[in-house]
Amino acid sequence: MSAMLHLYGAEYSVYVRAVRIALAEKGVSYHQTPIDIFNKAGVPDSYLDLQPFGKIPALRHAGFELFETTAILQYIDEAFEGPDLQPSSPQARARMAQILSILNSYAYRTLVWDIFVERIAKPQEGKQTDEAKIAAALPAAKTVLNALEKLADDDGPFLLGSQITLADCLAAPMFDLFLKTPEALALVEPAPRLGTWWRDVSARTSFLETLPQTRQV
Ligand SMILES: N[C@@H](CCC(=O)N[C@@H](CS)C(=O)NCC(=O)O)C(=O)O
Repeated sequence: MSAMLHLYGAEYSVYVRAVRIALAEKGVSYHQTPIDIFNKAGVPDSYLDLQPFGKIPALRHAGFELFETTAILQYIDEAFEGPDLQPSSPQARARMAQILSILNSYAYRTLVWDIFVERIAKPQEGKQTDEAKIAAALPAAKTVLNALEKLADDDGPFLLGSQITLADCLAAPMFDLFLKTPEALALVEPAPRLGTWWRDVSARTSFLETLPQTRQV
């Protein structure tokens, strides 16, 4: 498809970055409009027409509008030429969907908001860390890491094995933030597959060229 893809969302967002990583892996060029949902003035009304829940990202492509990151990732993989970011076997596809669901349902809130934001982002903004929130999140973080370690393909280096997939695109920006916290060290140490995965995925061009230049959430 030759129409220009328009991506809406600020570069600091882990979900926007997941989409940008997928676009980089596919080699798709796009135009990004940096919608800042944490702006004091609130989410622009015009953006709520595109994403009624006020979250980022959203996209427009050839008259087609879409929100929800997993749907966007699948669309990018299927609508454009370039390397496949989804496996072909039913079991590997189900595994990828399972990991995406774990990331959305359990990892994002725990690793990013309860641990990274409390430990790193809030003090940077002169705000007080809620230690109780971090302490309460640690068992959930351990469950997330144990589950991903168990599900990650033995043969690596990616979560589904030798092929980079949408699961890596979404996991990488979440782990980039979580791994900045001292709490992550003890949890990642007993997870060698995730250690290998992180070393490889964080060295990729798609990861490096999407590093946010400003604050991260
Ligand atoms: N279910 C949404 C979640 C996206 C999401 O939570 N994005 C964050 C930024 S990383 C956001 O917009 N947060 C604003 C808020 O929660 O008010 C998706 O899959 O796209």
